[in-house]
Amino acid sequence: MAPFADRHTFRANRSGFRSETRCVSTTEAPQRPEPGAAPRIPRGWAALVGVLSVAAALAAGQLVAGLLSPASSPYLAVGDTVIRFSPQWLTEFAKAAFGTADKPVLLAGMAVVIAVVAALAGLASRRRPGPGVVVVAVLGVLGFVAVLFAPVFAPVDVLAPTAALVVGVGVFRWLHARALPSTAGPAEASGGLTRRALLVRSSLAVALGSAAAGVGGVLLGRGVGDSRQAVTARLAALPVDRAPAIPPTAALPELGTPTFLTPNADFYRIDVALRIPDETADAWSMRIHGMVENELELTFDDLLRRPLVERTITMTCVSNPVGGDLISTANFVGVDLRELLLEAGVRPGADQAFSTSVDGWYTGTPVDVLMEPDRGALLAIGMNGEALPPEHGFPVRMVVPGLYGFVSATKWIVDMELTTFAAKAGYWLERGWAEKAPIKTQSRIDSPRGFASLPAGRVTVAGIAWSQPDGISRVEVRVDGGAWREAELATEVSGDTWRMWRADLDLGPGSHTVQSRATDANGVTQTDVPAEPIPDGASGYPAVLFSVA
Ligand SMILES: Nc1nc2c(c(=O)[nH]1)N[C@H]1C(S)=C(S)[C@@H](COP(=O)(O)O)O[C@H]1N2
Ligand SMILES: [Mo]
Repeated sequence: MAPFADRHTFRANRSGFRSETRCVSTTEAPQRPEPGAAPRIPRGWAALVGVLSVAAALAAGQLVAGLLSPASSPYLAVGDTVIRFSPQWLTEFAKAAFGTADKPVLLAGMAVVIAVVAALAGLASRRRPGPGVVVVAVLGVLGFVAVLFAPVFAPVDVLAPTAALVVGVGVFRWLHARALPSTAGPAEASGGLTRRALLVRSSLAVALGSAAAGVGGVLLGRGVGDSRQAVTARLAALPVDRAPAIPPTAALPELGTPTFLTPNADFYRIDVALRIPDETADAWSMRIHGMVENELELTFDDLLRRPLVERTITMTCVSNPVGGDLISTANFVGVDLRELLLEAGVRPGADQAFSTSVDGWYTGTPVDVLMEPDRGALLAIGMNGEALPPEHGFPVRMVVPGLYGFVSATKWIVDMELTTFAAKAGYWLERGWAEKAPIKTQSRIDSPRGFASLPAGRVTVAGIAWSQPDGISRVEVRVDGGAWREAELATEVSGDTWRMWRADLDLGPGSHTVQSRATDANGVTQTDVPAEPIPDGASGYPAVLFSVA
């Protein structure tokens, strides 16, 4: 279920590094070179060649990003990377000094630095294009790496930085050839233009083309961002039935567990979308139809007019291996899905709610689960205090506590048909995964890490356990296959969320294996029978091997 979750390895494109001997004999230089000396580009022109080619590269990246995936803009990705790796004092200083203008200031500062580097690249290439091409290519690779390692990455995202790299190197060589004075030949280039006029025209063309592409890319990519901001602002202004505050005692991050709520940027992401859909909230609508008494057609405003509720829910992916990290928790805000289905009037016999996303993905959710009064299934529009992030389903997604995501958590949802499991099959059901997929009771050991070498003395084991929607009543640990002993549970938030735990162990020197097992609220303990994720979720006890000095 995680075909695109893996990082793709990246091999640098070396083609731009080769320097070629160029034929310049048919045209003449803007300035006549000194007899006998190798031709050189005048300083001003050399710097301009560098600046224009990097501008063209950034504009090309912006345009392709705007067309395909706004998050893949190499310029913005580099900016994000700078922010992510800035020391705290610097970001605090920037916020204090510039307030909400801190990002525009950063981007402008980046532009200045890049322009200086680009000018130097040009100046380093007054004779041969080689050095400048290398610098431009290095800038391109930096953009590429920033996009590749951004918190959100889809395969299509490589196209924008690739376009930037290719255009940057290409334009540099092209302008360089036009700027380089020739040693001999007529003063007129073909078409009756002087060489200087040709250079001026080429430069102007690059400048104007870059401006158009850059502005076009920004405008194209902006719709979703603006729409998200508007939704975030409206959610803040509307009354929402808030989830209870998370008590600080519910998580043990100081012992190595995750924070209780997962920041949106760290929330696990799984989908088959090559390109993140960019539907705006205004354009969104969804039909609830099929085996219903009253077909519903909902707009985003319709959702905002309904009672909004916030629920803290731990989502889990069926592909999560034992010990894996495809599990995260958020405060989701949305409309109660059961209420909508009651209004639509599901006809008897309809056992499947078949949902489809705007990118064509589809899945089926059991109607009886959605209709459970205490289930709390949501048509969600908010996540951790903001609109859904684009990669987590903006503008609207489903979230159903207790079911793995592949049978319940349709992102970018636009359609729900009430039907039967006999009539239609979901995307992953067609590929060998299960039809019904309640989340299995599981536990995970977060500390110690595998193969850790710990000092002598007391060892604290800590982790998480989950059994949505019932909750966890007990976690036990054992060392080296010995007796199970009870771990201490952190404060429970609800059955729909993970629960953290810890256990202090006194261990002798040497290597040890610790295992854990969780018991749900009904007294049922997780199975020790190992199973692969396919078809309905991994099982078995997690184990961590470590050594004590
Ligand atoms: N449109 C769409 N929705 C989808 C998927 C998808 O591939 N496409 N994947 C599902 C799976 S398998 C999971 S586990 C959850 C993950 O949601 P998240 O990426 O917000 O964590 O989304 C579900 N919804
Ligand atoms: Mo999943």
